[in-house]
Amino acid sequence: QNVELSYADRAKLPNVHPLASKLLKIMAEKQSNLCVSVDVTSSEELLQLADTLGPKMCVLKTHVDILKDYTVAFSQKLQALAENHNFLIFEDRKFADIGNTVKHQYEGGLYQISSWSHIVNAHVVPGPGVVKGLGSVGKPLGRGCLLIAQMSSQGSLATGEYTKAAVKMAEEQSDFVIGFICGSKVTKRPDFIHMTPGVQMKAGGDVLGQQYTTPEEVICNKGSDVIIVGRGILEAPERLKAAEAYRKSGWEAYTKRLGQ
Ligand code: 5FU
Repeated sequence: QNVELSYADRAKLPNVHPLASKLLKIMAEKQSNLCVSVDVTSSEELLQLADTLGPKMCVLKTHVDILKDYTVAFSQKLQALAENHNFLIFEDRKFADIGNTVKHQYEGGLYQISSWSHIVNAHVVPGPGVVKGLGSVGKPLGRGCLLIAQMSSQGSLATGEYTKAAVKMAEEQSDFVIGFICGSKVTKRPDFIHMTPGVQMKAGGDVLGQQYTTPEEVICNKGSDVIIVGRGILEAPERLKAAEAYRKSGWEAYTKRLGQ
């Protein structure tokens, strides 16, 4: 039988990436495996959410290109809130091009993502060059990358051999890749972090193919580490109460998995 390591134990593993270690420590300290996906279109609203929900989350996930009013000042304020509330920023950019192009998309353009986002993610469809390109920018800055091994949407093609190829790619570049976007645990290596979107208190979906699983199912049965929640919190009548409910549910599922 496999001994299930705690987040705190995994933070201390000899081969763990420093950013993964930092995240695991934050999770243990804040008793939170909740990543809030703040999919709003106003930077003011995003900052307010980061401030009020900050204490509940280990990671704040952005889609910076849906903001109608992005400024450099916004990214600086978000970084300050991440410091104050002790969470990491994850820009869900899903890079998917050749290494040379993603390098520019990550470092440059309007958003200069590498300057403010601790974590980014990438599709593995281009092959290992996408990770090499991102790593050439991110590694010197101490950033980390998640590979998309599976998706939550109906009919996703990221299954089977594709998922396995994503795991292999991560293992081969674990000086930059810190884990996966996935529906369930894809590797036994405890230094990789599994993050799962498509989470709500009630299983179901939306009209555009999103599929939801519960925090309990994701953490306890599927063996993932972090729940990613957007509309489950954003569309709740009281967002702070909802964030606390997801934090608690995710944390209880984790302690149950540990057998405590
Ligand atoms: F990679 C993925 C995926 O497979 N499914 C997702 O839903 C990313 N996501 C993101 O998580 C998506 O772009 C949203 O930002 C978020 C889920 O939001 P929801 O409101 O909880 O459905």
